[in-house]
Amino acid sequence: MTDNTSMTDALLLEGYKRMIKIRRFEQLVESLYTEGRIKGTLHLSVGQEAIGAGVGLALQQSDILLLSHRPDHYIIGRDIPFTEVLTEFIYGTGGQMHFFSTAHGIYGSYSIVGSQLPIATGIALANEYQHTPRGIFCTFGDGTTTEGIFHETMNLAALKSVPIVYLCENNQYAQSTSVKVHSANTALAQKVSAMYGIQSAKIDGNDIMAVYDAVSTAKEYITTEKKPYFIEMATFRHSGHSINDKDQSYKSEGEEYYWEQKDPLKMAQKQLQMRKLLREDTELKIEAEINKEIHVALESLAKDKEAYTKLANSSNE
Ligand SMILES: Cc1ncc(C[n+]2csc(CCOP(=O)(O)OP(=O)(O)O)c2C)c(N)n1
Repeated sequence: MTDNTSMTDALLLEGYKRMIKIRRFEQLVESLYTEGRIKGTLHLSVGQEAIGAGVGLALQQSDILLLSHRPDHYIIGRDIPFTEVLTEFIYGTGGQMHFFSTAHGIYGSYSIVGSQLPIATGIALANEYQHTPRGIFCTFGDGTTTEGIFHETMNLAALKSVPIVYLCENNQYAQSTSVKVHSANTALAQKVSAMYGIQSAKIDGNDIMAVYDAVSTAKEYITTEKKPYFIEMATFRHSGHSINDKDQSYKSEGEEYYWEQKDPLKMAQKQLQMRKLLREDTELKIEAEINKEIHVALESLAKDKEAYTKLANSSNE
């Protein structure tokens, strides 16, 4: 772990705060799900917080993100208020896997694996024709790189020189299938460069500095070169594939231990300590702020519940 990043002290502290926020948000949605308040299923991002926070900080307001079925770390990493997100998760018609917030530059999360790739690439192509100066970023997991739609999209993006950043989260598994089992060549970034001539980078996705720097470099590249860029971010999800994947027996104790040592929050704490930025009350202050946001969100959701109950009753009369 080195510190030759372009992240300032203020950004690193903000990044740490957002990472804690993501983890607390995931704990909150898990408990709301257990209480029966969130329907369907959930895909949580515990362990992948450095990616959500690093991307959120590297993007500008006008940049656009298209997300996979595992979107929470990017949504909270972009600092969208808990109230707005939970209102959609609980009362919305889309929920977690169809989350939209055009006001915050989220052009959807997508439940069909890989379906966000051609849509994001189309938006980036349209942007280019219309000379719209905004970056398009598309996220997906390692398993998605084995889908036909992934290869059709890479081919088109390279062929038409589409300025877009592909953010591949290699969290080692597609559901319960290891990347070593589902991919003939596990060097995902190298493979994309070799096959399609797309510029790529492989980074430590648990290191917020590495994520922030790589995404900033990629944004610069697509803006100046007008070509696609692919980033493979190595990480690990501590949570199950979905909320119902409790035992996770497909993971070995050894790999869980390895990634536990590389937990993104622990890594960020070390980085803050190296810069002497971590004070005794830093975490207390962050936690207090997050608890306040949770309180506001739960109060607002209770009011929404009254409104929804009234509406449901009146439509049944
Ligand atoms: C086209 C399609 N095939 C299969 C599924 C079922 N499915 C949902 S998530 C998932 C695994 C995706 O793995 P990856 O791309 O690595 O993302 P991760 O879950 O690790 O974030 C699968 C197979 C689906 N939703 N859509």
